[in-house]
Amino acid sequence: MFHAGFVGLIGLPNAGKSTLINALIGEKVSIVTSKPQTTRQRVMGILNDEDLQTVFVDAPGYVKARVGLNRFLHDEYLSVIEDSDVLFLLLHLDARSSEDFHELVRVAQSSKKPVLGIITKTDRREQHRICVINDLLEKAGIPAVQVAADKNPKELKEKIFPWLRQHLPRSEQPLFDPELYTTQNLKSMASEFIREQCFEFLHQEVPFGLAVHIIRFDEDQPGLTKIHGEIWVNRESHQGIVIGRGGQVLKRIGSSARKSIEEVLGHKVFLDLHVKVKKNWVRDESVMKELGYVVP
Ligand SMILES: Nc1nc2c(ncn2[C@@H]2O[C@H](COP(=O)(O)OP(=O)(O)OP(=O)(O)O)[C@@H](O)[C@H]2O)c(=O)[nH]1
Ligand SMILES: [Mg+2]
Repeated sequence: MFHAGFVGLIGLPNAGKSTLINALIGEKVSIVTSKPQTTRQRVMGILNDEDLQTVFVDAPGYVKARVGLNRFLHDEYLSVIEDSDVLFLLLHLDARSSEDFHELVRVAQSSKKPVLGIITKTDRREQHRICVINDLLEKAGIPAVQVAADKNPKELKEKIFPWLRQHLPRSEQPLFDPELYTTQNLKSMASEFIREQCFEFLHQEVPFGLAVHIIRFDEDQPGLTKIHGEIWVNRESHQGIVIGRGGQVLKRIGSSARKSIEEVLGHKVFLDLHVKVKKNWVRDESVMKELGYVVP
């Protein structure tokens, strides 16, 4: 019997959700950075096996604030829970405190969906926390596995697939074309890869108030994709920071992003980036809509 369904990955920001999806799929589906609140919109990674199609849905981490962009992140997080058949609840060993884990467990339980607890980053020093997290999950009646996302994908799959086979709904056929590994189009992937490099090269509040808008994605010429993108910053003072002295920072962002886009496309990319001030866009519903930061 064939099974297929959606697995929502939930956790705090920085729990390792996107890293785990990429490791399972074996492709870069979702961007990863060392900073929290990297993932904004849900991203799907599809894994096909003979008897199973698993659609992993990466979600923003749980945030407490409910204003502007944070409100979108929270709504998107809840909406992924709602739209999933089963949930992976990721609890990471290096979390600043485990206080918010209780809230995550509460929301997961109230969804009434099957939940698998995944303790992540078990290669980290904070091993003593495993007992506390295990205890919390056990009291909530949530089964748990422990992972380190740098382990080989085969090992990761062996830990979670027996549970998935038991809990994903039966299905006559796959939900998506088994040739696909993500539902994202190349244009949104490019935009995310640029944003990833912004997180890499920028610090403090700058990357959090920044968005990438692709103006042109031109594939007319075989073997060359021309991309024109705008980096929207939240404050005037951020424009100069993103550009850097003599344009050096923007150049580095562009060059690294171009390489990762070329890797996915398998051919040359021309990437032209400009920085634009969209004052206080993180609180502006209409700009967020333009960026796709709305839950339907
Ligand atoms: N040591 C270690 N680091 C990890 C592991 N998994 C993820 N990380 C690191 O943790 C950081 C956050 O990983 P992400 O995958 O972006 O986390 P996320 O849960 O998607 O975060 P948001 O999108 O912000 O909610 C990155 O620096 C990863 O390299 C792991 O198993 N071990
Ligand atoms: Mg993420």
